[in-house]
Amino acid sequence: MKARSGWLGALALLMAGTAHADDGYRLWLRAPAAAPAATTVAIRGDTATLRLAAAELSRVLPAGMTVMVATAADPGVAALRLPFAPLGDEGYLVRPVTLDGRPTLLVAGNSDRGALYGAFALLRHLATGGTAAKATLTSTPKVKLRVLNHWDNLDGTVERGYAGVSLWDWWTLPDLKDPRYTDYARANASIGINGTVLNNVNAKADSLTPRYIAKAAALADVFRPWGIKVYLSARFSAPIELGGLKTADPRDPQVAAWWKAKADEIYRAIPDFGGFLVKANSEGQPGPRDYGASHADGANMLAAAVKPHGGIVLWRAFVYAETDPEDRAKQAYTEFKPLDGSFADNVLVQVKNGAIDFQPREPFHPLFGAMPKTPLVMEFQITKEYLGFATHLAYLGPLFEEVLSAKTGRGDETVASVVDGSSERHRLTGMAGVANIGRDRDWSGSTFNQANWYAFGRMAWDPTLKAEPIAREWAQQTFGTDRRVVDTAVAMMMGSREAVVDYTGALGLAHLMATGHHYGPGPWVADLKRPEWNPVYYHKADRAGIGFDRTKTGSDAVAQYAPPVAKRFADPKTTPERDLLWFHHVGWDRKMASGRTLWEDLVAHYDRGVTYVGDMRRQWDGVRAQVDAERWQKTATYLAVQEREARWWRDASLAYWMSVNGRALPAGVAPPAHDLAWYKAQSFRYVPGHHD
Ligand code: GCV
Repeated sequence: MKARSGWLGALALLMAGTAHADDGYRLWLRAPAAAPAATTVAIRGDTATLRLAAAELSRVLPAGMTVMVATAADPGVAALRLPFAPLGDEGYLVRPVTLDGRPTLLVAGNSDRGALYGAFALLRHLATGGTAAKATLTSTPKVKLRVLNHWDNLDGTVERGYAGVSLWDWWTLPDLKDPRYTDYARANASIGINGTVLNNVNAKADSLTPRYIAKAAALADVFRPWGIKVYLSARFSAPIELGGLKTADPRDPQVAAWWKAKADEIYRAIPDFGGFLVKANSEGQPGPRDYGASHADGANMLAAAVKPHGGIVLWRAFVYAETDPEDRAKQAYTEFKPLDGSFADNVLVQVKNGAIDFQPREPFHPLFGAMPKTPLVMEFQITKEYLGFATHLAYLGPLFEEVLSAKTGRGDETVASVVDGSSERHRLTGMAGVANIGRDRDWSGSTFNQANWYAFGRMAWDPTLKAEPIAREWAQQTFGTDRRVVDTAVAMMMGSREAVVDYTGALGLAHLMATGHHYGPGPWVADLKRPEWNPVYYHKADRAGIGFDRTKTGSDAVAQYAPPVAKRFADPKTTPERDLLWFHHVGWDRKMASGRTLWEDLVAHYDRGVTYVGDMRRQWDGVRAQVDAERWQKTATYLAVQEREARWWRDASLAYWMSVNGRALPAGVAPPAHDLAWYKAQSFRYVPGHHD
């Protein structure tokens, strides 16, 4: 990077990454929060949020510039007659204006939160090569609730968390407000996240006790100036466990009264409490179905409790039951579709991106587009339960984009237009991301995992944004603007998720992982007590073929999609090959677009995945001198782990498929390093993110 003078030079140094060791703590915000102010930024109006916005800018903007942070309500700003109306509650504009006769860079919104987002947009603009003086930026979030879901337990463990223990030190809260809580809020605000669910959806009732409400309130106080609301996962049976009631039946007036009193109590401590997230009647969690009541009965009862305070309920559709013999991929739709129109107006139904469970690839969930009268929240998993935990480099931007840009089959409707409400003009809209944040120094377990947190925030702000430019802006902010580093990082990232698909099971295969902890391959697993917990349930491989028949001759899950999509998925010839085995059971000799047989193609995918990881290692080696040693080394080490594990996935899977189909590997393909018995014998304890 060429030496530059003045403030630009200073900023370049801050961002260059070569100057000093770097542990990743600063994420994509390279200007340290505590850096001295370079310039004075004026504020019109005095709120904590406006002051934070001004402080962010003062550390980075060139000395001598006149900068003003304000809201549209300020008379001087109002007199400029700028287009504030389309900005709504949280949008921003940044532009050069003349204020009080002086050329001024104005950073403003209708609210102070809008101005804060404008400040961060300006920082992003600078860090990605823009200049300050003539900056003209404007944006309004397309989605209202942009919420992280922490699966954090009160004992400090994190379900499916691979970045250390929980960021929340529940024990020392509310007394100790760790400065990391502020840094967490700042990072989230910088990408537009405006809500956080503090505790695991597999919830303990204790989080609703006065002691834990006080702890949540302390966090809410820290987060508030950054525009972030706190939510809690609610255990549906809490009226029994905490209230001593005999039932949690949502139709029981005593139960409703208990929740109302509980909500009142929470709002006394947290006046801007966001509301409840609920996992009910799924994987052992209690819920309204235990009493013969519906999910709408349960959600509406809770919604009534928070409604007087402006709260909302996020009710999860991730529901399947061991008593239900129906294809697991169909169960959420079967349960929720008939309830469309029966939810209260402050309930949103939160739907995972696919119908099974955050697999490396799933077709979009058929509920998107099927419940027009209900706001549907997209739930993505940022933590990579099925994509190599923290150690594998898998950029999820392409996964998010693939799902959001999918057409539902209702006219031009896309999943994004369902989620952002434009399809049905919903007032409430939301996107949720299962957080990958822990107490590791680099927050997410690796530098590249930070990109998934970042991409989630950016796409929650605007679900039509594309993965590639997001990767590029993230890399520029994270590693500096050195073209070679940025191009290398982006190139590695963009194919990385597909590589995971390839080495874990391509062509629509899913749920092939080992039991419980989900670490590593286990396509042979067939002995778990619930059929849909077994990988063999999903791949149905036998000597003749492989895949789950979800057409009319099978479970007919395709019929849950709107007719044009259902028609396409019903026929193996029109089903995209990447989803083939999700919808069809086909012969091993089926001819594929490549000209190879299905078996040969599957083998080629495994090899392609392993090769991609090897290529990433070489690409990363090539920028060793341009990246600070600490982040470079950790990434290089993890890429080596990933290559070893990708090979393990490939070899174990091929050994198993060969044992089922009795076929040889195509000529020239390397055999698995061990026999199948060896892979089956691998066992792991103490795997992160998993608790018995
Ligand atoms: C919070 C999967 C995960 C569980 C998770 C569940 C859910 O089954 O393996 O750990 O539980 O999804 O989303 O509720």
